[in-house]
Formats: sequence, structure tokens, C-alpha cells
Amino acid sequence: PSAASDTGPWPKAELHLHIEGTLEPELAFALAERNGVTLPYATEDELRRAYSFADLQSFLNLYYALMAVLRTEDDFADLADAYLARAKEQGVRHAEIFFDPQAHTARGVPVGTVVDGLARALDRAQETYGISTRLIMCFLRDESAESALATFEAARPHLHRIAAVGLDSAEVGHPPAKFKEVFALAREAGLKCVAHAGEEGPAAYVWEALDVLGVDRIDHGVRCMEDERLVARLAAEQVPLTVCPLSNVRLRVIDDLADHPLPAMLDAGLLVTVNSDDPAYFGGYADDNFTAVRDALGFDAETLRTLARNSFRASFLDEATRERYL
Ligand code: ES4
Ligand code: ZN
Repeated sequence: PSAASDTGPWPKAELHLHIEGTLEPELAFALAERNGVTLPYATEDELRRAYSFADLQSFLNLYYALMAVLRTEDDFADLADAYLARAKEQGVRHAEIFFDPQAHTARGVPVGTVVDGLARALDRAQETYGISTRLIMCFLRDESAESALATFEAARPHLHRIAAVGLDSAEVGHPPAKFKEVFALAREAGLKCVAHAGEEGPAAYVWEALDVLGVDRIDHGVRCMEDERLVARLAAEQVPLTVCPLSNVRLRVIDDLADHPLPAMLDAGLLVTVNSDDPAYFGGYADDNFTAVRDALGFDAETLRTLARNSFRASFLDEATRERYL
């Protein structure tokens, strides 16, 4: 049996997905036209040729630049709807979706426009695509702690639509502890907490995300494998790690998918999940990542099933709903 069997791709939850990273060239050009925005690329092909990255920062430069086309509530609704349609085809039954409010407020787009637009698509997703959803509001770690606090306060009227806060963007030089205060406020407001850590940054950032921010999950976390004590703790506490294999290769976090630490992470008893991160940029959606690790790492059906089950175990779904998928 394979992941793409007669019964279709494994039912799975996607827990590490930046909605802005689902902006395909075709939609980017359509929104540019609709909003009278000029992109620094003449054609979709020319834009696609820019999708060759040396590291996280070189990707982020393009990712933030292309967001200039997202301006109205309709734009955010169309973006999320396009993702959900793709996700359904990939066997996604539940999606916990990151967004970066500061990347939009910096361009004069209010956080309410972003949340209302995304929520319009997400509110229809169960009925239209059979996908349950959550929103995770991320702070940009290369911006100040004050900016994160101001963003959280600006988002307060919308917190009923937000399940968790996260931390993303350029990791090295921006340790989690910088955001201790805003994460404490989020926790007080009843939100879950996650943070990117151990992608390009060291294992020490994973410790800090756990001990200082009190996160419920670690996004990426692949560099935890450099610290035996950390691996033991993550395994003992079953802290979920949202790993993104194709992203890791495209951003040169690892050289080759065949060398990915995912098998060693599973062997160490870690609660790992497989996710697509920024699928428009990294060459694949959720099941494309499952298929890629199956082919490169020789995962059998049982391992793929474990990864799919892990995705629900690691989700923020309520216990009863989670159980129905296990
Ligand atoms: C991201 Cl791959 C990755 N890492 C950190 N921040 C991000 N924002 C969007 N994609
Ligand atoms: Zn990410």
C-alpha cells in the first residue's frame, strides 16, 4: 500500500502552514491586477524562477515582497479558499493556519481586514471542503517585543477567532525569550502557544521556547537532534514537533531529503508530524510532503499511518474530535 492508494491520501491534519506561503504565482498576478499593484516580475514563469533559495532569509525576502498584492478582505478570503481547495485534495481534514499580521499592518492593512477575510473562508471550510480549521497569529521575531505587544493589543477584538499565537520569521539572533511578555498575555487570554525553534537556530532556542514561552508545540525543531538531553525531554513530555521536510531541503536546513533526521526523530520516540510550511514556494502541499518522505526515506505504510495519527494527536482539536481520527 502507498500513501496515494485507491482510498486516496491519508487523512491528516496540517499544523504548520503559513497562509501567505500558499500564494501561488497565478493568484499573485491576479491579485496584483485587481489591486493595481506592480510586481517586480513580468510573468508567472519569471517569478517561479526566483524560487531558488540559499537560506531562510533569502526566502523571506521574496515571501514578504509578494505579499504586497494582499490588500482587501476579499484577497485574504480568496487566498485561504484556494489553499483549502488544495488541502482537501491532499487528504487534509483539519488545518491550523498561521498568519503574519505585522507583515500586513506594516503596509497599512488593518489586522481586522486580515482576520475577517481569512475567517470568511475558514468559516465555510467544514461545509465546503470537510476541513475543520484554527487560526494561529504569529509574531515576527525580527521585529521588536513592543511591536509584538502592540499587535496583540490590536488583535484583542478578534481573539475569539484565534486559537493560538506563534513566532516566526528570521530565527538566528532572535531567541524566544524576547517575546516572554506577549506569550504570557496570550496564555492569560486562553490561547495556545507555539514557536518556530531549531530550524536554522540552535537547540538552545528550543529549550527557551519550552521554558520561557511555555509553548505547547515546537515548529520545525529538527536541530533538537544535536542535544541528547533535549531529545529525551521532548520524548518524555511528548511535545509535538511540526516538521516540514520539503521546506528543510529548499531552505538548505538539510542537504538532501535522504539525509533528513525524520527517521531518527521517530526512532527517538518524538511526536513528529509532517507539514508543508510554505507550499507555493517549496514544491509541495501536505500529501506531497508525505509522498516525498516515503520515496526518499523508504517509509512503509505503518510509518506513514503513524505520522498521520500524530498530526491529530498533536492538534488543538478537542479530545473527543481527536479520538475520532485515531
Ligand atoms: C517561514 Cl519556513 C519559515 N521559517 C520561519 N518563518 C517563516 N515564515 C514563513 N515561512
Ligand atoms: Zn514555518
